[in-house]
Amino acid sequence: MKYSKQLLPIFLLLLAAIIFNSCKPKNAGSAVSSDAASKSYVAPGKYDEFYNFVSGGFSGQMSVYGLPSGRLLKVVPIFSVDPEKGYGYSEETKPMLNTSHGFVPWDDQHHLDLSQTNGEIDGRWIFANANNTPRVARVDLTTFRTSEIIELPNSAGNHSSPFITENTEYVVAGTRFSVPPDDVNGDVPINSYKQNFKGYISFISVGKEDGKMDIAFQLKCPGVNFDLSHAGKGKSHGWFFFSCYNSEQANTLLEVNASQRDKDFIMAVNWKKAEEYLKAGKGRKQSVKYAHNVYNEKSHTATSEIKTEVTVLDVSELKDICYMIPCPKSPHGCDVDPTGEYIVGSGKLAALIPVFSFTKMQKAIADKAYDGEYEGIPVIKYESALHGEVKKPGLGPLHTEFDGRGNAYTTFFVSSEVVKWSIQDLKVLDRVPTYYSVGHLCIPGGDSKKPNGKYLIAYNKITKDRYLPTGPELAQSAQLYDISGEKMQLILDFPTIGEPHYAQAVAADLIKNKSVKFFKIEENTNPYVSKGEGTTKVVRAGNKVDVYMTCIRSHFSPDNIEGIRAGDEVYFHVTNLEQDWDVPHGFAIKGANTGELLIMPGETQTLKWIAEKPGIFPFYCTDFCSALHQEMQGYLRISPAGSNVPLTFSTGTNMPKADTTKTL
Ligand code: K7E
Ligand code: CUA
Repeated sequence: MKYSKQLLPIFLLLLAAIIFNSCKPKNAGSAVSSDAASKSYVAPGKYDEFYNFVSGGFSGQMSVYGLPSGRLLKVVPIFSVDPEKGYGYSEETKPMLNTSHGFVPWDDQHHLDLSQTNGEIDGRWIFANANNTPRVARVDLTTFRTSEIIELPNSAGNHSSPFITENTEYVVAGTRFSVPPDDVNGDVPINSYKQNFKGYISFISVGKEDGKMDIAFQLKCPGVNFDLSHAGKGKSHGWFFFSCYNSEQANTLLEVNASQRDKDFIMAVNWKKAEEYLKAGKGRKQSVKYAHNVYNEKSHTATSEIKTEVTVLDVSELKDICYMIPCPKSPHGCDVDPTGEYIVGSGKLAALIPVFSFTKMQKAIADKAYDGEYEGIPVIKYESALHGEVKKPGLGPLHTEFDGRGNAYTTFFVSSEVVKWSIQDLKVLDRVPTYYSVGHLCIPGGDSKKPNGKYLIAYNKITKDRYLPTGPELAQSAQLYDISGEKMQLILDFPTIGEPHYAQAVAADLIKNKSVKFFKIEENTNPYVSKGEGTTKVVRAGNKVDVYMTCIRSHFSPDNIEGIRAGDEVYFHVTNLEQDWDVPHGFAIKGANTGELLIMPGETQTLKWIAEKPGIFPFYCTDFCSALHQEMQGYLRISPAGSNVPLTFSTGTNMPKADTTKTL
């Protein structure tokens, strides 16, 4: 009967989940009253007040919404190919998705974090994590495009990522799965977890001016599952906090075996101390392989480099980097309040929310108020670090954000609600239902020193009875609440793309005036650029053919190409000559087994196409660019391999001269 005893708490939770899901919160139908809805109305011609950047989960992308309208403004491809934009399909963008495993066209994107200066959002970049093949990306908020992706060695399931320090000194990435390090033979029995599996945390430095990422060092930590993290700020600047579960170090049936202990941990990391050790030469070089991919906005081309070394600090040897704080029970979210004093852990299976005090934690370390060690790391006494517990807040706490007025807001997955509570006295102040099973939530600047506590957005997993049925899978959704008053008020529902996890929001003013409108053609350094129609050409080298092509409203140059032979490898290097805002041209050719090109003004992009068999192959512009967009087209003729049809190209004239004596 041991087994069922272990399962009992889970059964109880499941039971609660079923009960809560089947008894709908009251007034579900009228929860968005028309009065409330007017608060989210943004009249035609008016801008939204906030940008909302929402993770795309298993879509691998990030979507950008306006708030309070909930209007979808853009989907930014990061870790998954996007045929709409040619991302991962054009020759220039393919290297962005290179990894030590080769080209990886997909990932699972959970968390986003905006860059900060002095603990405030600065509107320069947003960072994104990839869980499956561990990577961190930086998206440039002047172009809304992915600028850089760095892979993480010694990692798997990069989940507690990409959280940043208050001056964006580092982006941090902790591994979810502990695994044997990359430089040892990983061919070990899975049940040797306790001996052979380790959890690595990467500290990625970020260039102050250019944002360039580099793995500054990694911490080699005990084999557990790192789940989420947040940096200290203000008084706790220099520290980082990670929730971890599976302190049981189970390697099978984790839903039971990783829920054994009454408490897991929040691991506090003194990264300033780690920097000191690094300076003192205490790091060990480890040979590894990871890709570092950078997109250059002048050549409009990505390059990928495989790096082979990383510096590792072992926290079981270098004693005063890490401390464990016991945290009930399988903690998930790990959030730090705007003052940096309070650290909130959210035990998914706990019936309370523990709030830790940074000051008390420091005192506990000074007094050595320890409860032994965990894998060589001191365990601070629970009570010594505890500010207090929020009692009976709800079921299944996941994530917490802050409004800057002393209040915290926590999501409850199982009881489908957001609960507002006071950080100082830990009293529950308000609760509102979500529809249903909320995961993350977001308040603009809600994890910074200066939240803008006007709105709160809840990101829900389940929308049964909220949206029209769409076959076996229903949309996920976001719900917008006005939190400016004492009571939270639901004002809008809108569907999201993929599965939303963490999201960030920021005042539009910080970003909108910096938007790039087009790329200057004179600064284009792509090796295949054509800066005017006069320089377009078609060049053969063996069976490789380079087409230097331009486009401008409303034609391609050249638009007639002959002398291509079956089996040729043709590269269309298309330069958009426009120097005006929002005039992309598209390029597609029949039979191309890739995505289209969507070429921004001033940019060059390349599509690879294999000439398959003799015939005429039309190409055209895919983006409705002018009244004569539908005229924006051309023809390419393929002759048999070995044919002596001369290579010619033209626009507006017939080359070679039309031979009217021949018909089919
Ligand atoms: Cu809670 Cu992956 Cu941040 Cu989703 S995680 S909800
Ligand atoms: Cu260019 Cu349509």
